[in-house]
Amino acid sequence: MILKLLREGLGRLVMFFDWMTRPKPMQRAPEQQRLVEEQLKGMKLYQLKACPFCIKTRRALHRLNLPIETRDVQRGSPWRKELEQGGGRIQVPCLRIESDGQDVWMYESGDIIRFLEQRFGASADNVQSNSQSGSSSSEQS
Ligand SMILES: N[C@@H](CCC(=O)N[C@@H](CS)C(=O)NCC(=O)O)C(=O)O
Repeated sequence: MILKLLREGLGRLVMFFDWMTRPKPMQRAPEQQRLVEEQLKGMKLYQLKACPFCIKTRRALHRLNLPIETRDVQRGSPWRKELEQGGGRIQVPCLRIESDGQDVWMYESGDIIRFLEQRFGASADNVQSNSQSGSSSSEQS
């Protein structure tokens, strides 16, 4: 109980610190941003608000200007069951990527951030076809 409260408190503190120190979002030409957002429709981030690895991942989303839908997996949430059934385990963050009618469930904040950097970062070609969207991931269902 005390441990849970401590973890929650610490998580909120990290959230506040993150909010205070957020980097500026990357800017794209309006048409390019629209194309990026089109590709993001096939991606969902399963997460918890106060999880430090999720905060790190959301920070990268903010920096890369990627408004990906987030799905909170707190106990009792239907997203929790969906994550467990689709991805195979309850661990967050997890990025679900729809690719060629298949779902790729990418775990590990470092892998998720690397994938998004390569796909949408400053040196990426932002206008890829959807069929290329999950090419660097390891887990499929
Ligand atoms: N190495 C992983 C660590 C992720 C992790 O430990 N996430 C915790 C939450 S902070 C988790 O999902 N724990 C399982 C649970 O809460 O049931 C990463 O970088 O993404």
